[in-house]
Amino acid sequence: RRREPPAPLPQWKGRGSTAHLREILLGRCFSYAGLLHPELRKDCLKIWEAFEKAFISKNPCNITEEDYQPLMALAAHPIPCNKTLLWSKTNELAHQYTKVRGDLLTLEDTLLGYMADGLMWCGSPSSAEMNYQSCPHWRECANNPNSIYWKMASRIFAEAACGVVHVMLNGSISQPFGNSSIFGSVEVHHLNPKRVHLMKVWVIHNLSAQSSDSCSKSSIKELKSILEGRNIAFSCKGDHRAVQLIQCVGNPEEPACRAC
Ligand code: C8R
Repeated sequence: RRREPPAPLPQWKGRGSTAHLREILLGRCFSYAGLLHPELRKDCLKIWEAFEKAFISKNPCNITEEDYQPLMALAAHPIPCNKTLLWSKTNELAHQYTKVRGDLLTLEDTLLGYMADGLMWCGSPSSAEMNYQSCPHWRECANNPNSIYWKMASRIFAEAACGVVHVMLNGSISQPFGNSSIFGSVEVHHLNPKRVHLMKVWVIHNLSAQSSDSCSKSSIKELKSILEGRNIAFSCKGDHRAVQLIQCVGNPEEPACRAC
């Protein structure tokens, strides 16, 4: 008897799972939990299994936070007060800042963010393999493995914050505070007002477009009113010198960098 050919994998619009996902994730876990933070004593093989179980053999448009619950519990670790740096549309600069300064931590400086940064993953109900061909783009379906992961990890990161929380926003776009971004729709609403008393907002500009008074933009005022409504004080700074110096390292000839 002839064997049935395997069912074809669905074609999604997003890029497929990252090649060697298992090796990369395991390697990052061993590197973070074994080398950088050996005190955490994490079982990376168990963490990988929980990660995989969350989405393998499942419909990649139907992932829930429950699927990731075991992984999030295994990977959890404490984050010190006053160290949280959130960001929106400033991914690269925020991470350059934490690397150079070391006084603040982004989600990528925790195990969950470190392991998954820049990767893609999804499965399919008809197969026990990962789909390396394509994965749902978030516009195709919001409840995909990647989006749910970042939403959930971001929520947990925000819930754990205490003391002063910083956020780096992009002042060179029309809505530096976007209420549909993860920062605007998840993190802001999950800071615990009993533990977080102040959010310090840094609005960063492209070097070529300094000086516009971004703290008074309506988008930032919306953030201010949401925070104050939640009993979290708000402060805002249009130009942060340390951040500008980092921008200037890459563009020393910019007029804004001449006087640095
Ligand atoms: N956070 C969210 N998304 C993250 C992420 C992270 O730490 N790390 C990565 N690589 N991503 P955006 P936002 C990916 O629109 O929506 C946390 C995900 O694919 O510029 O406001 C972090 O704590 C995700 O869809 O920002 C930060 O404070 C995009 O990048 C906010 O949430 C989101 O990029 C940032 O989320």
